[in-house]
This record gives sequence, structure tokens and C-alpha cells, in this order.
Amino acid sequence: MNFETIVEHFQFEGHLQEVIPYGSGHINTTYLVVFSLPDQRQRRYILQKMNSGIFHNCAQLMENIANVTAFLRKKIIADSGDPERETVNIIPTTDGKTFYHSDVDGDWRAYIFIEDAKTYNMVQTPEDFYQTAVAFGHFQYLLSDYPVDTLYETIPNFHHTPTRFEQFLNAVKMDCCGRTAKVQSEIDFVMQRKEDTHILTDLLAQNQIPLRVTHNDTKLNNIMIDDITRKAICVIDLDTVMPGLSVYDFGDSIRFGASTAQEDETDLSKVHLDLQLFEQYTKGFLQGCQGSLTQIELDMLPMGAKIITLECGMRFLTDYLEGDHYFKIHREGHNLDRARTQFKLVEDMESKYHQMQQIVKLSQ
Ligand code: ADP
Ligand code: GN1
Ligand code: MG
Repeated sequence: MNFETIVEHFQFEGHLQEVIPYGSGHINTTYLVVFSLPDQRQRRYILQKMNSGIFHNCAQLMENIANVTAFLRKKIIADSGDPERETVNIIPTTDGKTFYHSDVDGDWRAYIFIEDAKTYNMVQTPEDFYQTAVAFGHFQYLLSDYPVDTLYETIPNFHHTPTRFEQFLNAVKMDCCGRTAKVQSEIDFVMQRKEDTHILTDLLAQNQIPLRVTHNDTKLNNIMIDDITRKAICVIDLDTVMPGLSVYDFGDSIRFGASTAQEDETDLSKVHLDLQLFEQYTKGFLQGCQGSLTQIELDMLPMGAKIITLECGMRFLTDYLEGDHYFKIHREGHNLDRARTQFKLVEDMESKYHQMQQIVKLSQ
């Protein structure tokens, strides 16, 4: 990849010094790009090659992000916040567009690099996790009056769990890589939970829970924690901001952050739901949402955690069966390892379900 020819299409300041592969996202290809200014100072940016195999319309996706961040920016300024650190800021291309398209090199976008803050793949302290919950809840609260009809659905049926189940069944049936025999117990695990897959989408269809503007990918490495204040300052990875369920935003943070192990841990004896972290997150999320969740949403928070974890496990297993074309993998069987941690977590959530419900009740 010739980065010189990519970066020259963006309104970056200074002279390109270094391009460093960055982060641990499963979807886009992310780089930290370092520029030097005439006075020897450095300017850093995030440069991303968008995954156009997954996002079929990068123009619509970037329109969503530009509009959502402009909306957030106004609210952050009104609240005396710092709009350069508390939301992502797109660096425009030299012709004033939100991304650069090349028939040869693909679709690229750039953001201001948020300095003195980090994302994490594991929770460092319960207080950190509490702060991320406040921020994700607040993010949803800030977007509660966003004009929902103007958002494009960047991935149709993204968290429509029954559709994910159908896709999983199809992958099992096709068995295109001859892998199903190896994972029969994981397949059985999902089949036994078929009825769970439509619990929340049924509630939505019956208007028992509302459709909201949600983030849809609320894992810990999609939020930046300030190195000094330890406040969660910025929600990033806005590719899937679209109408969705608040209980899934809650649940996806639990799935990833309240686990005692990494998402791809191979020693399943290390994988559990940490109830202390569950409690911290519940308290923080409710605070961030500022009373905007309905009683049924509150009652369904533990269910949101369980079903989004099941859904994520199904998605990893589906991708494993289909030959790993969706999530980036870094070793053979990586998606299978990920699916197994998710199913272990689902089991643990089932055994702790009553305690999760009690925690939610006592946090209201
Ligand atoms: P993916 O969709 O592949 O997960 P992300 O948008 O989450 O891509 O970016 C991957 C990683 O890059 C993040 O987890 C974070 O560590 C880092 N990152 C993304 N945007 C920024 C930013 N504006 N400033 C600093 N780091 C960022
Ligand atoms: C992907 O992009 P990233 O790594 O933040 C995925 C999520 C999954 C997650 C599992 C667009 O998130 O839906 O829950 O991996 N994003 C997309 O870790 O599919
Ligand atoms: Mg990400």
C-alpha cells in the first residue's frame, strides 16, 4: 500500500512521518498516521480503510457519521465540553468530502486522533467500567431527539437476532468448509436456545419496547478513557449508529466488558460474567440514560445482555462455518474460539440470571 498517495487526498497538517497499524477492531483496517509540523511538533490522525465488503454504501455510512457528530458537537459545545475530544471529528478530503474513494485502493476516511486517552480490551478497574456505562448511556440520551428517519441502515437487520439465527442455520446447512462436524456441540447449544432469539424483537414488534437511535457496537474498545481523569470521554466507532434497542447497547457492553476474560480466550475456565462489573455498569448506564428507559426496558436489561451475547456467539460461529469472511482473524480457529467464549458467557448468565435481575431492581 502506498500511503503517500492516500494521505495526499486528506486535509492533513504537516509532513507524513509514519504509518502504524493500530487498534484491535474486527472490521475496518485502522492506522495511526503521524505528521511532523515545521516547528518539529507532531500531529497525529486515525486513517481507516473502511470495510466495503461489509458496508456496501460508504457514502451513506459517512453521511450518518457526519450528521450524528455534527448533532453531538452542538450539544457538547452547549454543555461547555471539548468537541475535539468528546466526539469523533472527520478530517475532510482535499475536495471537501467525508471520505476518499479509489477504485484501486478502496474507501478511506480520517479522524482527529484523540490524544491522552485510550481504548481497552479488558476492564482495568470497576470505576473505569462505571464511567464507560455513564458515557454510553449519555450517548443514547443525547441522541434521543435525533431525527431517526434521516439515518441510513448501514447493515440491514444488524441486531435482528432471528435473522442472525436464520443465517446461522443456513451456514450449518451449507457447510461450505466442511467444519460442522467439528462443532456439533456448539451448534446444539444454539439450537437449544432458538426460542430465546426472538424474545426482544417480539417485544419490539408488539410496541412493548421502543426503537431508539442506538450505537449498536458498545464494546469497551469503542470508547476512549482519559489517561488522567479516567472519565470515558468519547464514544467512537459510529459505523452502526442507527435505530436499535437500548437493551442491546447495554447488553453488548456487558458481553465484552463484564467478562472475566478476553473475547478470544481459549481457556474457557477463565470465562465468567463478573457480577460486580455487571452492577457497576448497570448503575452507570441508568445514570447516563437519565431516567429515559421504560420499565419494560429496565426489566429486560439482563435479557439484553444474554441475547446479544448469544447473537454474537452465533455470528462468530456462522463466520467460522462460512470460512471467516466477515470478522478479521489472527489465527486458525479464531472465530470458533470467540464463539466458545460467548456461549460460555451465555451459560454463566443463565445461571446468574436471578442475581442480574436483583441488581437491576436495586439500581433503579
Ligand atoms: P473497527 O470498526 O475496526 O472496530 P474502530 O473505529 O473501532 O474500528 O477503530 C479501531 C481502534 O482505533 C479503536 O478501538 C481505537 O483504539 C482506535 N481509534 C479509532 N478512532 C480513534 C480516534 N479518533 N482517536 C484515537 N484512537 C482511535
Ligand atoms: C465488531 O468493529 P468492532 O470490532 O468494534 C462487530 C460487532 C461485534 C464485535 C465483536 C460492524 O465490532 O457487531 O459485536 O465485532 N462490528 C460489525 O467483537 O459487525
Ligand atoms: Mg471498533
